[in-house]
Amino acid sequence: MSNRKMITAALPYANGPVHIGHLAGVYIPADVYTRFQRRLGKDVAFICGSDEHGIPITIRAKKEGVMPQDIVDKYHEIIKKSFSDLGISFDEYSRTTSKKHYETSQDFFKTLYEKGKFTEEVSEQYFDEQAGEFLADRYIVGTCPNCGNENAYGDQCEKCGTTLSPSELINPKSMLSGNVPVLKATKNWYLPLNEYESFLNEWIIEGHKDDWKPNVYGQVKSWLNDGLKPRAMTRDLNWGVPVPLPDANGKVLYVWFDAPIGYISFTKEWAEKNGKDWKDYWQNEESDLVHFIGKDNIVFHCIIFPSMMKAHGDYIMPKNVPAFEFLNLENDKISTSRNWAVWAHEYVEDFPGQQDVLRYALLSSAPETKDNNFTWKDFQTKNNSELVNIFGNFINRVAVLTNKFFDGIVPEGDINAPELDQIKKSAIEIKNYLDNYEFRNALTAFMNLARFGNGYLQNEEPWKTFENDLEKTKNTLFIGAQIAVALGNLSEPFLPFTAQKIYDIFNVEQLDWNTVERSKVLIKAGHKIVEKAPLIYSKIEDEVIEAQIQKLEQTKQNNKKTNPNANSMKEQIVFDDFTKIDLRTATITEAEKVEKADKLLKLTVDTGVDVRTVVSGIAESFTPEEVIGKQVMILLNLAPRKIRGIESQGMLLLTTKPDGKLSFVTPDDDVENGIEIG
Ligand code: B3M
Ligand code: ZN
Repeated sequence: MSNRKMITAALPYANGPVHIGHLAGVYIPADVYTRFQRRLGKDVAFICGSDEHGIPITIRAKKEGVMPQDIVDKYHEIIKKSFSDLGISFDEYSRTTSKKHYETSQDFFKTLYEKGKFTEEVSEQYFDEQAGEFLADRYIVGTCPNCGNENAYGDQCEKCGTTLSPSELINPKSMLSGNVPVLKATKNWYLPLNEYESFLNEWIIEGHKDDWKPNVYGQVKSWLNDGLKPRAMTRDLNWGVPVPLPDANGKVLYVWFDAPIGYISFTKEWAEKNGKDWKDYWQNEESDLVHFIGKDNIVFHCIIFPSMMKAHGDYIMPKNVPAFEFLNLENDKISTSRNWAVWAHEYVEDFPGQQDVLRYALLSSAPETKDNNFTWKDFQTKNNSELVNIFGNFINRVAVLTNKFFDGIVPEGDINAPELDQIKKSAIEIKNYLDNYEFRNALTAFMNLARFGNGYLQNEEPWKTFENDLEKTKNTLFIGAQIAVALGNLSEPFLPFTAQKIYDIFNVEQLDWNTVERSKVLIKAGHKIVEKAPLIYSKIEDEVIEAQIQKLEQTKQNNKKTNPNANSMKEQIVFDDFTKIDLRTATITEAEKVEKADKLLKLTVDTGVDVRTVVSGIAESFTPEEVIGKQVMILLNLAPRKIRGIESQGMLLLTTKPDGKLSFVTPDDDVENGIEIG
């Protein structure tokens, strides 16, 4: 087995904070694996960073009415801090807007270009003439051909869930200007993935049948069975890494071209700072490349990125791509837009000093082979019944009794006691599971050692034997101390904060994994431990859990209130835009039908500023008599326009009732005319 490990974790999009789904399905398992490899003495690089390009970023920026750079600056910091707070021990956490990444991804592209690995294809893409931009599928809205939703996107209708292409939309409109987009020819560079099929078949389908996870292997196989097509590696967008070719004006690298190269760029950044050679990790068969990802990223890491690396020629292929399924929250799909999530940064705030409890809870329900579920009740039980009652209780009793009976000095005991064999057994068991990416089993094996220790103390009852059998008591606490220090050492990949606490309590240094596995004595007789040992875990009360459940309940209520039929929000405006709008209270003083127009009424409106004429399409909802005297709200400074030969000066605010009839938006109480609204 190789001595070098190049470990990556999927680059999170910097368009929002990370939640427990991300943590359970990528970052915590990746961190456990990495910490374990370090303890085996491997030469490890654990690399990640923010994915700062792509449509998710620009969409978020549009929504918040800011520039993409503002979005990525904000979320990069939040994400980075969450990871560090939770003990995710990246060697490098960088970002794809870094200079090194621009260079690296452009060089990579140029190499492929110069080697003739791309094909050039001209295709017709929607273009917004007013904005002067090609439109990503997400930037085109129109009517869904399937359900009639008028706000379907060019890639998907969010109401009925149908996958769409922009050409299928009825009445497509650009989200940038609201105009009808036109089709325009554009040239892009494609990687002919079909040419890599036989390589992929041989490498994965034949070569990794037995060692890759079935979910990953199965997905790759089905992609290959369906046959691969050339895929564009450049895009007509204005946010991304510029394509480094003279005739690529305004085009950028496809985000799934540049993002995985981020792993390489960030390794370079790390290597430079640490006197290493990045090529040892990426271009040397001695290195094991392992990608930790979620299941939605399988095709990119098993097909597209390997094909890119193959085309380049200098890179090694991943040894494994352990992809996880998804984690649900309280039996419902985690969703950023519905705010149905436990956010990492909020957890850290709500549960200070309890990072390991989350790590433990998420590892024990890691969605390894199928989707899994997180509930707050379960979280509480795991803490109170497992961490506090078993693991914490054992460590605490060993420390307290050693102080009470032996002044904090580890007593003499039988170094050949059969109980000590359990340590070795557990260390090997955990190792075998982690080598196989079986994190839940590894965690269970670890907890079984804590259970064993706790049961041992319970049986030996040193608090009783102290009265009449000092030798036995010494032996019990000697063995107890060995198991406690072993637990500290074996917990470190899973629960690094706890491990440190145990080292401090027993006044020991961390050992490497093989030492724990081989030596029976991990803490010698005569060693002084700390006098007042703090508790490593504390009980989580019902109120604390109730508060979290309430928080989710509130989210549910908020979501319920939102109308599923409501159109999605229009593009955000800034306050200055709003102040341009002159809304006033007014009263309708006269009303009559407009000849030969069933829908229109001609109204005379006293606006407080003047008396003016407004033509309004309300005749099917009101008779003229009904509206005379009504107090209404008017958009006063709307440019006049002629309707059926009558100049209409302004617009009245109306809404639609469930029966389709219109109703006026009116002030709650009688107010004077001409009062500004805002
Ligand atoms: N940014 C996608 C995701 O969060 C993504 C991964 C990139 S890994 C190179 O699904
Ligand atoms: Zn639809």
